[in-house]
Amino acid sequence: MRTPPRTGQGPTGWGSFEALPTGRTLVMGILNVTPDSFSDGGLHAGHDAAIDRGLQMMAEGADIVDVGGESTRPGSERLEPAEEQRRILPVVEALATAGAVLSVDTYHPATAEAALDAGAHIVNDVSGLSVSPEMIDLVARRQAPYVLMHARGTPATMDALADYDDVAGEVLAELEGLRGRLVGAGLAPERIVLDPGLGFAKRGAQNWELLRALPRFTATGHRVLVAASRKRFLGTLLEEDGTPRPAGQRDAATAAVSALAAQGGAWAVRVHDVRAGADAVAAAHAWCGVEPAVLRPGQARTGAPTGAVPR
Ligand code: PMM
Repeated sequence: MRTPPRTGQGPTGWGSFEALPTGRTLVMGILNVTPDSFSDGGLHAGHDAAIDRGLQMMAEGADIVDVGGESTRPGSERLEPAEEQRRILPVVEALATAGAVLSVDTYHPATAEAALDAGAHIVNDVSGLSVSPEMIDLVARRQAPYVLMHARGTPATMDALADYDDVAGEVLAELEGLRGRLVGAGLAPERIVLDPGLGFAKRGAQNWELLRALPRFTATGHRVLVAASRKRFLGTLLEEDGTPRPAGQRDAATAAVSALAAQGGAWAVRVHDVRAGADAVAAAHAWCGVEPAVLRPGQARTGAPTGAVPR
C-alpha cells in the first residue's frame, strides 16, 4: 500500500514519477500558461491564476499536471525559450512544492532543463521528428521521463505532411526510430512514454485509426499517452451543418475517448476537463474490475486522504 505524501492544507499529489500508481490509467491535466491567462493583472496575477488552476486540477483528480507556455495548435507562432520560462517556471515551482507530479510541455531543451531544476518530473516534447540532439542528451543525462510524441514538421507546416499509406504503422515506425536514438543516448527505455500525436500531421480519420491501433502502441511495452482532448477531429466528428463543434463543447466526446483509452490500457489521458476525464477513467476501470482504491491521490472528492493500492 502506498500513501501519497501530505503537503499541508492543499490537495495532495504523488510527488514523483516513481510514486505514480501503475494499476490504472492516469489523468494528466492541461495547464496552459499563455497570454490569455495574463489578460488582466499582468504576469504575476497570471502565475497566481495558473497555480490556483493547477491546485484545482489536483483536487479534481489530476495525477499529473502538464504545464505549457506555448500554444501548439496548428498554425500557431513559436515562442522564445526565455519568454516560455518566464511564463512557466514560477508555476512549476509552486505546484512542485504542493506535491504535484508535473510534466513540462516544451520542445526547448533549455526550458526542459530549467523546469526539471524547478521541480518538474517529466518532459513532454511535441517536436516529434524534429527532436533536437540537445533534448536527447538532456533527458538521457537527467534520466528524465520523456513523452515521445509523433509529429511531422512544425505547427505551421504539419497539416501539409499528413500523407500516410498506413498511418499507425508509419507513426509507430517513426516513433521506434526516435526511441532508438533516445535509448542509444542512454535513456532507460521504461522512461519513454509513446504518444501517437493526435492532430499533429494527422487528418480527421487518421486520428481514429490511431486510436483504434492503441493495442499496437501498448504492445511495444512502453507507456502510452492519449491526448485527444478538445482536438479538431472531435469538432469535425460533431459538426452541425458543416460547422465544427467549438472546442469548449467537445468534452463529452473527449470523455468517451478517455474511457476507451483506459479500457485499452493507456498509461494516461491528457485532458482539459480533469473532473470529466477522471470520472470517465473511473467508470471504465470499474467496468473492467480495477480496484476503486487506486483512483486518486488524497481521494480529494471525498476529502478523506486514503492510501492507494497500485496493482
Ligand atoms: N497536444 C497539444 C499539446 N501538447 N502533448 C502531447 N504529449 N500530446 C499531444 O497530443 C499534445 C501535447 C496540443 O493540444 P492543446 O493545445 O489542446 O493542448
